[in-house]
Amino acid sequence: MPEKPLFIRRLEQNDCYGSVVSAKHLEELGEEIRSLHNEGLLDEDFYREFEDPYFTPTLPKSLPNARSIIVVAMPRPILRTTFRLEGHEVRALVPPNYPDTDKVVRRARHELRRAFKPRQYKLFRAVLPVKLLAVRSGLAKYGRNNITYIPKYGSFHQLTAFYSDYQSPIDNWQDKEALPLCAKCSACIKTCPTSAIEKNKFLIRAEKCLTYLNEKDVKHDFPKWVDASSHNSIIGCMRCQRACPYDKNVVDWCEDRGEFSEEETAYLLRGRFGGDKAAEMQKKLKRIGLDLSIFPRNLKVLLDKKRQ
Ligand code: B12
Ligand code: SF4
Ligand code: SF4
Repeated sequence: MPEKPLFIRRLEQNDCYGSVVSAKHLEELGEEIRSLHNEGLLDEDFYREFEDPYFTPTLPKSLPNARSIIVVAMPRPILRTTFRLEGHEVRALVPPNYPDTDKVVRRARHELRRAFKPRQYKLFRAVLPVKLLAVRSGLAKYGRNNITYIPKYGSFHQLTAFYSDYQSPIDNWQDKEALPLCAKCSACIKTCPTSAIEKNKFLIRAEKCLTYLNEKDVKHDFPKWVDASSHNSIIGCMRCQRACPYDKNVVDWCEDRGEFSEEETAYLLRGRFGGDKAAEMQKKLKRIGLDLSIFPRNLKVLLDKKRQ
């Protein structure tokens, strides 16, 4: 295994994890996903929603001669927020990756700049299929749940990619690898509430994933086949990560943030948002990685479940 470049070792000293591949692999990244679509393995609606720019990446006009693509994984905890209703406190989870996303990207850039010092390289945010990049660059491995895992922090990380004029002495491009335990384990398959993870196919049925359904705005109600007991987070879903042995050391890593009074909870449950009150609430929700578009639907199903 080639020695890691100095900037990667410096990142690690600051609890950030990174890898680098040559920019010549850009087309392969998009092509791999597009070929899944061409083989009929990706649901049409799902593919249409995400196709551009994730799956048809191009180098930025301001850096047409980029030398490398750098991917950074920043460890992230779950957030727990509190809603108050009828004298009860109801705690709801916000999975890692929803709150502070822009802040995390800024920190990734900052840490890279620090790690490259005294050299200065250009860093342009790259909108790419970052899980595939992380695995192809050797930074992470795929779980059967199609989420990526890094040592120490498991799946609790946010991935960000950058195009750079940095010329890496090594190109880490490699075959995709799954976590070793996936060969014998099926905990995520068993716990998935919507059967999005299938036994005989590695690629998940993304269009069935609860996250796909509850990230949509409230114009889209949950399909009838979604069992009411499936809901476990105010957005997204933590079931397959919570069940995974590779997350056992981080699964309780949780930060409490945000409280909603009886009046605010009732407001969120009423729907029909507008005016100053909505703007104020939007600001409050943003601090925990949410927005009004998923209310009242997502809160209602969580509270209904707690009442059962
Ligand atoms: C579209 C999308 C979704 C969709 C589809 C998810 C999916 N699996 O594709 C929906 C809305 C469902 C979703 C859900 C979630 N997402 Co999302 N999502 C994305 C997005 C925008 C693109 C992902 C993508 O490229 N999908 C396309 C499919 C084809 O890619 P894939 O899953 O990597 O497929 C590969 C594997 O199947 C593998 N494979 C296939 N066969 C085989 C065989 C073997 C042996 C091996 C080893 C591999 C292998 O190869 C395929 C690629 O060729 C990224 C952001 C980004 N810029 O990349 C975030 C991103 C992937 N999401 C993220 C997160 C956190 C989630 C959730 C966990 C959120 C939550 N807690 O609720 C869930 C997890 C659902 C799941 N089990 O995958 C994080 C992932 C971080 C991590 N640790 O992995 C990302 C990277 C956002 C970020 N910046 O951090 N997401
Ligand atoms: S729960 Fe088991 S099968 Fe699923 S990703 Fe984790 S180790 Fe792999
Ligand atoms: S996030 Fe939830 S619904 Fe999606 S694959 Fe994992 S367990 Fe299944």
